[in-house]
Amino acid sequence: MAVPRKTLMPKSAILVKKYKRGIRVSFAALIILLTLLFVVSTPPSSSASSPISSSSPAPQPSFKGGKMKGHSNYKMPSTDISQKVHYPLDDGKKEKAVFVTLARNDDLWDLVLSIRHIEDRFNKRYHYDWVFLNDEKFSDEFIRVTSALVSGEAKYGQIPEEHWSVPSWINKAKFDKARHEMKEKNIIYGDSIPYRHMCRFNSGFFYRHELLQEYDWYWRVDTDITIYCDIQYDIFRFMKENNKKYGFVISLTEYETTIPTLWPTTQKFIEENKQYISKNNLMDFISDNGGMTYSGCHFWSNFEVGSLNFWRSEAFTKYFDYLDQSGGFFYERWGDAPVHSLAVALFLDRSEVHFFDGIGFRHPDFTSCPVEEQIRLQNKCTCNPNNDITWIPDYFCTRKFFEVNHLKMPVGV
Ligand SMILES: Nc1nc2c(ncn2[C@@H]2O[C@H](COP(=O)(O)OP(=O)(O)OP(=O)(O)O)[C@@H](O)[C@H]2O)c(=O)[nH]1
Ligand SMILES: [Mg+2]
Repeated sequence: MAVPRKTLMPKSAILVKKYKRGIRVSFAALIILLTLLFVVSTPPSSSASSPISSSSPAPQPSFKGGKMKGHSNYKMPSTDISQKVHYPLDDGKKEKAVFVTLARNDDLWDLVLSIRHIEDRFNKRYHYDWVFLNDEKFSDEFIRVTSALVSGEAKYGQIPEEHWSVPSWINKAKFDKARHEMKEKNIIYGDSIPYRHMCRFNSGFFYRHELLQEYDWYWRVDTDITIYCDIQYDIFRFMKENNKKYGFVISLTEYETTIPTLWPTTQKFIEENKQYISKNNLMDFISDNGGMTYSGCHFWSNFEVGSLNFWRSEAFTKYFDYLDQSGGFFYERWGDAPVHSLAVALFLDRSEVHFFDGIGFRHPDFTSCPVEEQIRLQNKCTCNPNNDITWIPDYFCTRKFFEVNHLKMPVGV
């Protein structure tokens, strides 16, 4: 009789059977442990470093009353609180805004640093376009290198000759004499013709270039600037939402010898065109005696964030044409900074002008560095606060801007 074969189990299987419950519990515990480890080791997505494209909106908290909602530790510079502005919500929508740079091909290797600063500190999250303008044709190398750095669309334009040449109404002998005399007096760029074209172009022609027609807002970026801090919000949206038309970082006094007739010419324009003068203008910023003389205070235009529509306005167009006809861009050496500043001070409501803080900016030879350490740390600024010139009372004018607007200055300045 056949003996039924006993089914033999391997030892391991016997053990499994014996400890089945314990193994199940340990396995479940292991899964839970691994899940926990994964959650803990995954970094949280950082809004400051994640790119925001127009196609993938990443809602951001807004800043009101000096704090970022939902981030009780987030602070605005005290100057922004006293200027009663708020920081806009990032919803992925972009303004019709653009960076503008006037440059020569030779400026390329300085310019790359300026672009890198702007991209790293701001534009990598917003991808605004960039228009490059030149009185000559841009080289292929210039286009290749700069377009690789810009995260928006890079566009290249040549300036029309009538915007970069001596106009027919300028008396050549008088012009040559003026340049010669300014050279004798060692006035910086006193005998330079290209420098005059640059100042005249930046005053009254840059915004007329065809490549700028589709935009409402601009940020002027020169080839020799540095940005030291992270900019935590969309500056263009900020301008729009806070009803600002012109923004500056540094303000100082002009060399009187470069503009002897700028104010008298402006006074004549005002006399003939009173309708353009804003009721709530900034005359007390540009004059210490109710308009009799010009204080020389101006916004340093190597940083400008502003409304292109302001320059396109009838008031500014007429003012610029009036100045241009007088010949002062050539017979003297009028800079675009005092010209823009006088227009801003006279034609805008004072509430439309904004002092930008928390950004950290340098153009040789002056640095603006936020005075509040909390802001510098938060915005990851790399500037040395000892180099800040913003609040120096002599020669610089931001203190005066705050005084005439009855704004509170940061503690301790
Ligand atoms: N295409 C072109 N760009 C120019 C010319 N001159 C100046 N620029 C640009 O215009 C901007 C202002 O010129 P700067 O030479 O820096 O003038 P500035 O800031 O008053 O003078 P600095 O104090 O020496 O910097 C810079 O971005 C220059 O690259 C020029 O002749 N042609
Ligand atoms: Mg410069």
